[in-house]
Formats: sequence, C-alpha cells, structure tokens
Amino acid sequence: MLTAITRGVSETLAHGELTFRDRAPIDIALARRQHAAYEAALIALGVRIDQLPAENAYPDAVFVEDVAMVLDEIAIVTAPGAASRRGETESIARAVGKYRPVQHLSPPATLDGGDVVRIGKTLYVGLSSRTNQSGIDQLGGLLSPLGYMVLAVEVEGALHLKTACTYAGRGILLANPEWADTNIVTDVEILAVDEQEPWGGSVLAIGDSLVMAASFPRTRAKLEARGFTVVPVDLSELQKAEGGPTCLSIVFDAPNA
Ligand code: CIR
Repeated sequence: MLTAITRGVSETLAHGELTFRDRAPIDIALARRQHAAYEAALIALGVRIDQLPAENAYPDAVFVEDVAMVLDEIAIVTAPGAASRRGETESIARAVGKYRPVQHLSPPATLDGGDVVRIGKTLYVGLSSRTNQSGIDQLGGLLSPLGYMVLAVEVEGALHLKTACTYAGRGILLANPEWADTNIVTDVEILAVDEQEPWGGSVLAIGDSLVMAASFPRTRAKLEARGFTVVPVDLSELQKAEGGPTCLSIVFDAPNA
C-alpha cells in the first residue's frame, strides 16, 4: 500500500535554514497541529504513515523529502546541500532501509530531494543552491542502469525545483515558469500558477488528488477547473520555515507494509 515516511516537528523549527523567506516567528504547537492535519489528510487518501520521532538537533528534519528518495527498486539517501541538515541522513537511512536496498550520494555531490520531480521513469533534477552537478551525475550513475533518465533543470529564485513546479498527474506540470526552465520538461502541458501566488506550484499528488497548501485558492481553482480534486491543508507555520506539502513526506508503494 502507499506509505509515507514523515517525521515529527522539531522544537527548534524556527531556527532552520531560510533562503528566500524572511524569518518570522513560528508557533510550534500550531505547526504540530498542522503537521498532524497533513498526516490525517494523507491517511484519508488511503496512505499509511510511518512517522519517525522528531530530531530537535536538526531544526529542518521535518522536511524528510530532502534527505531520501524511494523508487520502486531502491532508496537513495541524499547529500543535503545545507551543512546543518547533513546529520538528518542517518535516521532516514535506517527508515528507508526497511523498505528498499539503500544507496548513498557522497561528496562532492550535494542534492536535496526537493529538487527532484519524477514523471514516470524520468527524473528532472533542479540545479539549485542545494543541488550541484555532481549530485545530478551521481544520481544518474545510480539510476540509469535501472532504466531511469536523469535530467538537470536550472532553478533560479526558488529554493528547490519542487518549489517552482510539481507534476500534478494527467500530463500536467503545475509551474511558476519564472523560477525554473520548464522548457526541458517534455510531453507535458504547463499549467501556470496564478500570478498572485508565485509559491503555489507545489502540490503532492496522491492518486488523483492533490494535497496543497490552503494559501493558494486561485491556483487551487485552476486545478479544480481541470478536474483535479484538491485537498487544502493549512501549512502556515511550515511555510514560514520555507516548506510545503511535498517536503513533509516521502511517499512510495510498500506492498507488504
Ligand atoms: C530548508 O531550507 O532546508 C528548510 N528550511 C526547508 C526545506 C523545504 N524542503 C522542500 O521544500 N523540499
């Protein structure tokens, strides 16, 4: 069944990395309630949650997507681009190791899972402040023997490729084209976010439903007009930490879970 690895919210979340957002006070109790509501939304969509305990030594550890990716064949533990996040990999390696054989990226590679947009067997990987060419090359080296194609996409003005664009399904890439060179993504229709919602390009597709931050009603309406079922979740406190709906989970199929 579909499984999502998540991790509890660190007490230290307000001290995490920020790149394109200004620091704002974070209500940790509210962040925890929002995180629980996010998990509940996934459960309602039929997903099983495998929640890891919070790691207060790592303020950004709730954003599990960045430290590992799980494909049908293997799991890859990344080499996070921010030094403060590298220690998150140890516990994630154990967690994904329950489901798949594990491979690791290693220096000089840096790569955050938030930079990886997968469409079928093609992985578009953002060249960003977190992910370097060596990270993309190592990922390609691990995945091309398994039949995947790994392609680099320039990201500018956004933290990760998935801040700029995500695959909604049915051939539609939801995107803020100003933040990523989406021309390289072929065989998809680009659906632009509403121009008043530049951060609205991040959705988590679960089957035919899209989990999305509640703060983007105009982009949500565009998706609904295209027939998607959108599940809005209030993520205000996690957005202040520069997170969104994709980064809070690693979702994959675990038939025997
Ligand atoms: C960071 O800068 O690493 C965290 N404050 C936010 C990470 C968000 N991750 C994601 O969107 N995949």
